[in-house]
Amino acid sequence: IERIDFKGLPALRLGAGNGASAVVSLFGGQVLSWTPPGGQERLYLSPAARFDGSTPIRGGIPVCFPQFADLGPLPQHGFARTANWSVLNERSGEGYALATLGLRDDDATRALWPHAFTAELSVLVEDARLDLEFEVTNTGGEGFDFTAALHTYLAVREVEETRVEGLHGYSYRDKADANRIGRDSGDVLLIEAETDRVYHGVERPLLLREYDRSLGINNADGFVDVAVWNPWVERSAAIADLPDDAFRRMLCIEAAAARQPLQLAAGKSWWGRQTLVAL
Ligand code: TA6
Repeated sequence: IERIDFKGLPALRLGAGNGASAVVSLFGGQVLSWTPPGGQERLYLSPAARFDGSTPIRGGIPVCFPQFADLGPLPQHGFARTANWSVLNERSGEGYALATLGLRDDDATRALWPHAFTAELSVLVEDARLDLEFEVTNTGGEGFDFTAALHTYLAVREVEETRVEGLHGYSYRDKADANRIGRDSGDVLLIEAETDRVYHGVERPLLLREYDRSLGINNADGFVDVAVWNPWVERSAAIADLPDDAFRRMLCIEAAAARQPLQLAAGKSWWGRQTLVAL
């Protein structure tokens, strides 16, 4: 595990051998790159992303905490993605590398959200697997509520030729359609228009299939919901730090706890996990 400078920001590079590696930025506690053995990048990082600390980094795996999207009074997706995290632990061995980053409340977070907490993000690269574990502890004297997500931007070769399997039968709230509740009937989700959904209570592992490669996505622990986002033509053009054709190359499949806020009593912890496996 090396400390590197990634476009001017301090970051860790986790190398696990055979070309398997990840880059994690301390700004945002954000994974910016992941390559399984063979060295093919599997996360989308916008070529127009800004790294000056003034805005969240567009791409990789932003941590949304303590609020997902606009589901509350905080800035969109909370403050964790624009906070400076510290390195709590790093370890590597035969075929793996593991780093844990931490964030705790300070004057700036308490001004937005009056609670004492610690958050930890553990990032493990091992063979063809990227495993992210996000843990929140209430270190204060009273309970609090939060929503959260790992807002994973997956790199795809051509979004219209990408199939997402495993979401059939689950209901979802569709932000691209006035928050209507829908349900997929077909076996496969195809992305052919703006897509901005939160699927509820997803228990199955998902499969992202492309013509020459696939990715297994497992959110089984802690994160009960799955958000699927693609900005499509107009929103890509409207978002300053995304190129106009970005929607073709990315698909967000996010491990989320969004439908129901999580309630954390004083002294308690919660954790959730997302595991990606390159197939
Ligand atoms: O997870 C989907 C979402 O909440 C969308 O509604 C979309 O706005 C996206 O996240 C990106 O949000 P951002 O604040 O990073 O532009």
